Amino acid sequence: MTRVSISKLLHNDKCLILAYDQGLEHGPTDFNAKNVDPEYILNIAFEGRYSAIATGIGIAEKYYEGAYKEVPLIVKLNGKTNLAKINPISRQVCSVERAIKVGASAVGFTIYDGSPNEPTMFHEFGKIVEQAHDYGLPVVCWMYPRGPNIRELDNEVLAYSARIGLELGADIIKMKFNDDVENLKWMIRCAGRTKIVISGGEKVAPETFLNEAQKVMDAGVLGMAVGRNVWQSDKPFSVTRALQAVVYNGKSALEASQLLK
Ligand code: FBP
Repeated sequence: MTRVSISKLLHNDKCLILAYDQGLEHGPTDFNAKNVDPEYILNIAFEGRYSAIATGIGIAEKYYEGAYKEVPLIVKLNGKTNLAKINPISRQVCSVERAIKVGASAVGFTIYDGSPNEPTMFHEFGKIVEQAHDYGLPVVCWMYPRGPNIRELDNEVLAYSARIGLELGADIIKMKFNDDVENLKWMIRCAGRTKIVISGGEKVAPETFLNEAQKVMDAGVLGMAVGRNVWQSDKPFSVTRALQAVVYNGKSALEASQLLK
């Protein structure tokens, strides 16, 4: 069997995904009058030359058109709100075929490993990998350990999660960084030929964010998948340029910070 290629999602062999599924995952509380509009985000992705945009099917079907189609699309196939206070679970809400119809270059799926609902998500994910790979589409997995007995940022938990991504057939896994560079290197080893991109998280000062970007890129990850640190900024294109200097061009955070002005 030929291996599915992730090359469509790369720029300079690195990956920089603009994430915009927070409206479902967190609700509009993350938004202001500008970034509540999906067109505003698609324009950042397009003008900012992101190597991919990740969003849900509803936004993809209604807004992914015209020049925006030049940005490779990752359609999230599952999702949940934070309204239901239940054990972590995210079920499939969109098929691989529906994602393909809208022009997806890859599909995405969240797994909360360690949750009592882990078996359901593993089962759905297995089917999705099989279907997506049959169509030649890579699968990006948001690998988020979570549940009543899980310490989400423990070194061992993160390394285990990275390995799960490989074992279940993900092509790219999107993971959180706990600021331990040596452990991140171990996670990369555990993930083998499955590549890691690091999540952005809540908005912080851009210089802080660039430092984190430099740390994770130096450790050897494939790239980053960021949302709020870009589109909650007053200067999303300056942050984008600086971030790309680190992710695409291997610049230091200090050099890149010159581009913030
Ligand atoms: P941010 O860069 O805004 O943190 O987005 C990354 C992301 O993974 C989103 O794709 C997703 O909506 C969100 O974080 C989920 O985060 P959590 O489940 O930890 O609240």
